[in-house]
Amino acid sequence: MPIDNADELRKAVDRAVSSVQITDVHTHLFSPRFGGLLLWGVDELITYHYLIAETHRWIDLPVEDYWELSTREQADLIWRTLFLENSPLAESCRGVLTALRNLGLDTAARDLEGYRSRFASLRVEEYVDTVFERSGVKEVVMTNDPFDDAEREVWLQGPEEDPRFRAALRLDALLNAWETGGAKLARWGYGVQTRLGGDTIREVKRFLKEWAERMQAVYMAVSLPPTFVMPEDSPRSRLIRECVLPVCEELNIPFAMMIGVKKLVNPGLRLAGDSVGKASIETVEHLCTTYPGNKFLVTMLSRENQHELCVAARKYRNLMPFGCWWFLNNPSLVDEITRMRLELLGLSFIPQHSDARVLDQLLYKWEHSRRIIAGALCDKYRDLMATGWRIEESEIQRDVGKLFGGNFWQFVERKI
Ligand code: HDL
Ligand code: ZN
Repeated sequence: MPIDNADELRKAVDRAVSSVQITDVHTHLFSPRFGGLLLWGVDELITYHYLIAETHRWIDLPVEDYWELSTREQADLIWRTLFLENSPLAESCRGVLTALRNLGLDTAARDLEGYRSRFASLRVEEYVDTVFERSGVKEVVMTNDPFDDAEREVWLQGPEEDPRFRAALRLDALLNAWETGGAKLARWGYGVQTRLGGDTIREVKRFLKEWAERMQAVYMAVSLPPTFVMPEDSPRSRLIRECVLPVCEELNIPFAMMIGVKKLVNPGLRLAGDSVGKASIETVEHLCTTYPGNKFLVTMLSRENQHELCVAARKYRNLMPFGCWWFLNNPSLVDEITRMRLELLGLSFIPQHSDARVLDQLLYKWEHSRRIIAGALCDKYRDLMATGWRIEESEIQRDVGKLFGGNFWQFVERKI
């Protein structure tokens, strides 16, 4: 039965968006077999680096002294500063409270000790089940770094068995720090040379294939600075051109470029010390034009890059924009960017990823994003109905399924 009016439309969109099982295409989560690499619990939620940056705007404690505190002491300081001495209006703080509420905890009580005792009794394996069920996330793509010693040891024991955790081969340590990354490859027995001579290109390709297969990686990824340009006479450019793109094409997996991060503008803040800069859309266009057999997942960190990324995506079917990344993952910007994408790309994009670093964040990042995306979708369907077009609820469910996972898997699997 076609939908007759705005009220029915709103309900149909809300039903579809609230029930869709999500593929979260970029996270920093790990399955429990990775041990301490999987962060979870209220103290990890509160000490998420977003809140660390916001806390240091208020306190006089030297950042070196802050890092001497235990995680619990850091959480106490953040809780006092951002939640008690100031109303927790920022998205990062609201998120903590949404997650706690979704676990049935009384946020009105403001009882951090009480919240802690709730988590003390949990087993991580059961808690993973709880969070996936309550957040409506079907599967997450991890960020997997073979250059991280702890993580590499786990992968060398065997593949990931939990289908909810898919792998992405992350290449920052290779592409953005070739000196040290290449030296590690040499130590691991790959015949590479710092100046990329000899068998280096062939050996880097061997490394990429071995690890993509070991991880069963659904894509390869790298974060890149605003200054990233190609073509360029640099190790990064050569490694992308002669190693990453040929291996991604051979394996038929996308190359994900996350562009616009200025690393450690404030090094003392560590993970919280990165910033943003406007990047070159011409480089994205150059790569999509020059490598038509490759598939590019692209997210850009600067708000100023969003419109031109949408326009570029209109030109290249091998370019898939994804997510409202990091400093863009705020309701006002998710709304603006999603409406822009719907108007310029229809349904042919991936609206969001969580970027979750702490398991519990799936309980808020997706609730917040579902609501915003549903609102934008509803307005667009209402505009459609105003033309006299009739829409079925089953078509809304079809469309929503594409946005929250279908487009991703179709892009990963299609032969461009
Ligand atoms: O490079 C990335 O994948 C970024 O998402 C960084 O990890 C960043 O610190 C982050 O967590 N942003 O949300
Ligand atoms: Zn990330």
